[in-house]
Amino acid sequence: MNYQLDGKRVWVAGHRGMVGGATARRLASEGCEVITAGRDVVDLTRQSEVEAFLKDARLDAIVMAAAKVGGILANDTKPAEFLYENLMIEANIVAAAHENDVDRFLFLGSSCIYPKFAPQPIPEDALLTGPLEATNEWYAIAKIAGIKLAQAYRKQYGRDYISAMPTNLYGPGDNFDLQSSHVMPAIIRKAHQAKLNGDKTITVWGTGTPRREFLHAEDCADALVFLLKSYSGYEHVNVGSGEDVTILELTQLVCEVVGFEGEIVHDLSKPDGTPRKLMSADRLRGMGWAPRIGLREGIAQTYDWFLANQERWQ
Ligand code: GFB
Repeated sequence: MNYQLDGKRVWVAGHRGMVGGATARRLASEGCEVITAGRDVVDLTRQSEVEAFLKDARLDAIVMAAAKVGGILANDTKPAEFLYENLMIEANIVAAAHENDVDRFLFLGSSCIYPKFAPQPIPEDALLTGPLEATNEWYAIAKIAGIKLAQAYRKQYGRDYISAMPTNLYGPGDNFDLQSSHVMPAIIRKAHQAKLNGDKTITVWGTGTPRREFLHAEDCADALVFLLKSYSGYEHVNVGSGEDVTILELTQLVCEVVGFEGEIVHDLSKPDGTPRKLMSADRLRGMGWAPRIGLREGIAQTYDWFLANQERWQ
């Protein structure tokens, strides 16, 4: 597969999000015309608005980075929003892409699609082999439906629609709201605040023992462009760093980078979530792609971005 992006019209759905933003920036060096549209232009949960937008947009390809996303607590407490909004967004876009003859569609899922107790590192074919993790089953079901939509349009209509499954992502443009964020921005913000306050402790949710794999959003964007150009197939592809750490190890590393030297304490009223979700990186590595940004370097860069943008969360 060698899909030429040069001269193509490529819509990044969700360009205001962390991954969508990084993907739009990464695509800018590919010679294609990057199309973006905010919620004021098209509400992706509204079928008629999506249909009208795609009818006029004359697209060649779509990167589907638009989604209702959040960390463990948001997923656990807003199941209806996570299931409904994600189902609507992806169904509206896939159907309208087919209707308007869009050649390429890249769907973004999540590593939480895999069973709670999947073998580690998790191979792509572990999908639908066991029960999901309860804190995020709603989001996971919506993302599994998205993979199946891409496969169904390939099977029934011969559409070249593909799916990528990114691991836990972080980087500039992340959400640092402590109630709805993922762990990385939460810990960066908490460590920074504790340092400023001169606090003796920082509180992390759960036991600190769950293991998570982290990938910088810019590495993810690079992998997505790589797949858009070079992958065509029915099966989804994992996008990860191939390495994981415990939440405690992550917290220690963030504290080092931020310069907070106090003690780490645990809020055991908060959930741990799945014990481990390290994805197998073999398929993507086998195609010739590898990440470039190490965890410490990525955290430092993200902390710098937070320092420059922190008024957004005050
Ligand atoms: O990143 P996170 O919210 O999501 O949490 P998941 C990862 C781990 O970090 C959990 C712990 O064990 C949390 O309990 N943690 C510790 C914290 N302190 C904090 C904190 O201050 N904030 C947060 N948020 N976590 C999400 C899914 O799961 O991952 C989504 O819910 C999606 O559906 C996403 O798949 C990538 O990795 O547990």
